[in-house]
Amino acid sequence: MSHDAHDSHDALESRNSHDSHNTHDALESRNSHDSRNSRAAPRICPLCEATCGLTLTIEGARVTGARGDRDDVFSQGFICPKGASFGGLDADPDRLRTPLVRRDGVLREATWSEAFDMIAARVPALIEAHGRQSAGVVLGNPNVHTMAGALYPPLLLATLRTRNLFTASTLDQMPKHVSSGLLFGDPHAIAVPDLDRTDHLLLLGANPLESNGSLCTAPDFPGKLKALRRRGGTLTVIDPRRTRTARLADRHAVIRPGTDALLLAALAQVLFEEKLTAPGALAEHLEGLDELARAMGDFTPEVVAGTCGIDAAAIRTIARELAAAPTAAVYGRIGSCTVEHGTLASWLIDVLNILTGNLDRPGGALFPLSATGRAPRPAAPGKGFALGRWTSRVSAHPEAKGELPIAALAEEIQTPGDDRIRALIVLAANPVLSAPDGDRLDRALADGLDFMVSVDPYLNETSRHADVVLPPPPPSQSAHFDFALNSFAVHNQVRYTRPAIPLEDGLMDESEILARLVLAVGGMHGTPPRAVDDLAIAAALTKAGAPKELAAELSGLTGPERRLDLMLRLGPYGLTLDTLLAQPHGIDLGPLRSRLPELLRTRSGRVELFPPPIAADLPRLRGALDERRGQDGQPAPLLLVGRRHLRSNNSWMHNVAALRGGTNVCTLQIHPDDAARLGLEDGAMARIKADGGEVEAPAEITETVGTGVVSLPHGWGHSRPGARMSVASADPGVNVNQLLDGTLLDPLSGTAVLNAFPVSVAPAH
Ligand SMILES: Nc1nc2c(c(=O)[nH]1)N[C@H]1C(S)=C(S)[C@@H](COP(=O)(O)OP(=O)(O)OC[C@H]3O[C@@H](n4cnc5c(=O)[nH]c(N)nc54)[C@H](O)[C@@H]3O)O[C@H]1N2
Ligand SMILES: Nc1nc2c(c(=O)[nH]1)N[C@H]1C(S)=C(S)[C@@H](COP(=O)(O)OP(=O)(O)OC[C@H]3O[C@@H](n4cnc5c(=O)[nH]c(N)nc54)[C@H](O)[C@@H]3O)O[C@H]1N2
Ligand code: SF4
Ligand SMILES: [Mo]
Repeated sequence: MSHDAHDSHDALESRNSHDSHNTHDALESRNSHDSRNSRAAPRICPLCEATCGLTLTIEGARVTGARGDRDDVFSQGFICPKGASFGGLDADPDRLRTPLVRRDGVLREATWSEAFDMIAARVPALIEAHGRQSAGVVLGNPNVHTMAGALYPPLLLATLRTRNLFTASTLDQMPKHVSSGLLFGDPHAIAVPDLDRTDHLLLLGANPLESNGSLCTAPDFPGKLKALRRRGGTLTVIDPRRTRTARLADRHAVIRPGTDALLLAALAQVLFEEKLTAPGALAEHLEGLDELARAMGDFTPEVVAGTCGIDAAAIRTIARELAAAPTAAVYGRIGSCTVEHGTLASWLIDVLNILTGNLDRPGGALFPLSATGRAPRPAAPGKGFALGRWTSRVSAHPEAKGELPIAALAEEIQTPGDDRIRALIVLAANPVLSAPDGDRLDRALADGLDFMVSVDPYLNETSRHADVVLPPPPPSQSAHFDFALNSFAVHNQVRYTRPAIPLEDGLMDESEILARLVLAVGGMHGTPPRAVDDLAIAAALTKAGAPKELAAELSGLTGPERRLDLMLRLGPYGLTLDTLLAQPHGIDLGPLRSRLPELLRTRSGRVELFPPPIAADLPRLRGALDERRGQDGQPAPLLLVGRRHLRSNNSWMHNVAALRGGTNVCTLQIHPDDAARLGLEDGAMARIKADGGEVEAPAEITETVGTGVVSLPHGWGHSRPGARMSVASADPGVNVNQLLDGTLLDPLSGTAVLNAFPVSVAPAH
C-alpha cells in the first residue's frame, strides 16, 4: 500500500473520530423524528479504556445509534468509530444467545440449568480427585470492562484456591504492577500522566491515537495531546514506527525495538551526571537514591546510543528538556512493557518521574483516587511486595502478583504430573490468539483437559474447546461501572449506567452467570446466587471494620448494585448509589491530587528507588548492550513489533463489518529498503519465520517502519474450524503470536515478549 493512501485514510479516520459525533447527531435526530418509539439512554462505552459516555438511540429492543454524551462529566461528547459502532457490535447475529453444552463430543444449545448442572457435576469431582491445583483459571481483558469481571473473579479464586491463575496481564501491564509493587509497596499504585495540566509529555511505546490510551483513562486522548501543544507544551514520542501519535509530536525518536530500558537508564544517568535531579518534596520519602545513581553510572548516552539507534546528543537533549520543563510526565505502555526488559523500563519510567520531582505533583504523574478505591489512611510501613512466593510446576516461573505467566499455560496442561491442570475456567479470554504459540495451546485445550468452561459471547478460537460455554448478554443489556479503569483516570470522576435495554428472555446477566459459576465449582450448586453477593458484602464490612447492620441499609436492585453501593459508601468520597443514580452524566470529583506518602506500603514506608530484584536484573540489561551489537559481519535480524488500529480491539472485534477494511488489515509492514533487499513487492505474500513457527501475510511497503523493523498486528488468525464468527473468518488474517514459542519472557514479571523479537522474512512461493 502506498504511503499516500495510508495518510489519506488516516486523515479520514481522524476526521471521523472528531466529527463522528456531529454526523451521528444529524443521523440520530433524523432517526428520532422518523421513529415514534425511539428513545435515548446513557451507556458508558466498554470498548476501550477511555470509558466515554455514550447516548444510545434505542428503538424497541435494538440500539440503532450511538453518539457521544456532551453532558458526560468526563468525556464531554467524545466518541470514536468503535463507540459509534456500538449498535452493530451489540446486535451481532453471531453472538451466542443460549449456553452451549458438549455431549458426545458436540457442542449443542442447552438451557442454563443443563449448563450449570454439568459444571457442578464435573468440576468439584475433578478437584476432589486431583487436588486444588488441577483447576486453572484464565482471565481476559474484557473483565476490566464489565462489572461482573471486577466483582466475581476474586470470589471464584477464593473458592478454588488454585495457584494456576493466568491472565492477560502477563501479555500486557504486569511489568508495571511489579515495578509499582517494588517502588511503592502496592502493585496497584500506578501513576498516570496529568494530561490536562502537564507541560511536557515523554511517551514511550504507546500509540493513543489508535488505542485511545491505556493505564491512562482519558476520553479524547488525541484532543488532550493537541491541547498540550496548543498551550505551549511539548510532546516527545519514542517509537520504532512513525505512528499517528508520533506525527503529532514535537519530536519523534525512532528507537531500535526492545531498547527502551537502555534509553531510560541513559536519561537517568544524564540527570545525575549533569546534576539535574530535583526530587523536591519527594526527597524526604526516598530510599536508595545514592545506590541508584551509582547503578546508572555506566549507562551513558554514548554507551547506549548505538544499541538504541538514537544519537547521544539527542538523548542528552531529551534528558535536559525533561528536567527543564516546569512540569513533565514520562509515560510508557505496550511497547515498553511487552519486551525483554519490560519491568526495568516500567521502573525507570517512574524513576525519571521521581528524579525530576514530577511524581505525585500536579502536571506530573499522579495517583488517581477512585470513588470505590480505598479511603486514604495514615502513612505507615506496610508488608512490601514479594515476588516469586511460589513457582510454576513445569518451568519454575516465579509468580507475580499471584499469577503465573500465561505463556506457560499450555505446558501446565500438557505435562504429566500430579498437579497438571485438568479443569480450566476461562472468563472473557481468547489466549489461542492473544498468547504465544496458539497452535500448542489449541492442542492442549483440545486434548489435554478433562473439562473446560468459557464465559464468552462468541464461539471463537478458544471457546470452541469448552465443554460448557456461558454467553453474557450484549452490553446494552448490562449495567456498567468502571471499577478498574477509574483508578487510572486522568481526572477523578464517577459514573454509573444501568442497562439501557431490559434483559432479553433467555439471557442471563453476566453477574448472575459468574455468581452461579462460583457456586457450581464450589459445591454449592442450587444456592441462590444472591448468597454470593451477601458473602462478599459481609466480608467487605468485616475487612473495613464497619457495622454489620450496614448490609441491610444498602440500596440497589441487584447484588452488584448493592455491592457498588457499599464500595461507594466505604470509599474516599462517602458517596452512595442513590447520589450516583441522581447524576446520570456522572459526578466530577476534581483534578488529580498528591497522595504520597499515604499510599506507600513498602516495608520502609518510603519509595524504594533501587529494590533488590531490580538491582539483580540490571546485569541482564548491561548484557543486552553487547548482544544487540550483533555478530560481526552478519546483518542484524529484522525485529518484529506489533500495532493496533483504531477500529480494532485485540482479537474479538473483527466480526463487526463496519469496523473492518481500509487500513485495518493484517499486513506485514516493511521498509522499502528491506523489501527491496529481500525481493518483496508491495502486496505480495511474505513468509515470516521465528522460533515458534511461521505465518504468511501480504507485505505493505511503508516508511512508517524504520529499516530493520517489521510490524504485524495481533488478534488476527480467525481461520480455525468450529468457531462461529462469520465476518471475521471471511478474511481471517494470521496470528502473529504463532511466531513465538512461549519461552521468551520478561523474567521479573513473567510477561511474554510480544514486541521486538527477531524474525526472518522472505517472499512466499
Ligand atoms: N502479539 C501481541 N499479542 C497481544 C498483544 C499485543 O500487543 N501483541 N496485546 C496483548 C494485550 S495488551 C491484551 S490485553 C491481550 C488480550 O487478550 P485476551 O483477553 O485473551 O483477548 P481479547 O481479544 O481481549 O478477548 C477476550 C475475549 O473476551 C470476549 N468478550 C468480549 N466481551 C465480553 C464480555 O462482555 N464478557 C465476556 N465474558 N467475554 C467477553 C471476547 O469474545 C474474547 O473471546 O492480548 C495480548 N496479546
Ligand atoms: N483500537 C484499539 N484500541 C485498543 C486496543 C486495540 O486492540 N485496538 N487494545 C487495548 C488494549 S488491551 C491495550 S493494552 C491498549 C494498548 O495501548 P497502546 O500501548 O497505546 O497501544 P499500541 O498501539 O500497542 O502501542 C504500542 C506502540 O509501541 C510501539 N513499540 C513496539 N515496540 C516498541 C519498543 O521496543 N519501544 C518503543 N518505544 N515502542 C515500541 C509500537 O510501534 C506501537 O506504536 O490499547 C487498548 N485500546
Ligand atoms: S474511545 Fe474507547 S470508550 Fe470512547 S467511544 Fe471509542 S471505544 Fe468507546
Ligand atoms: Mo491490554
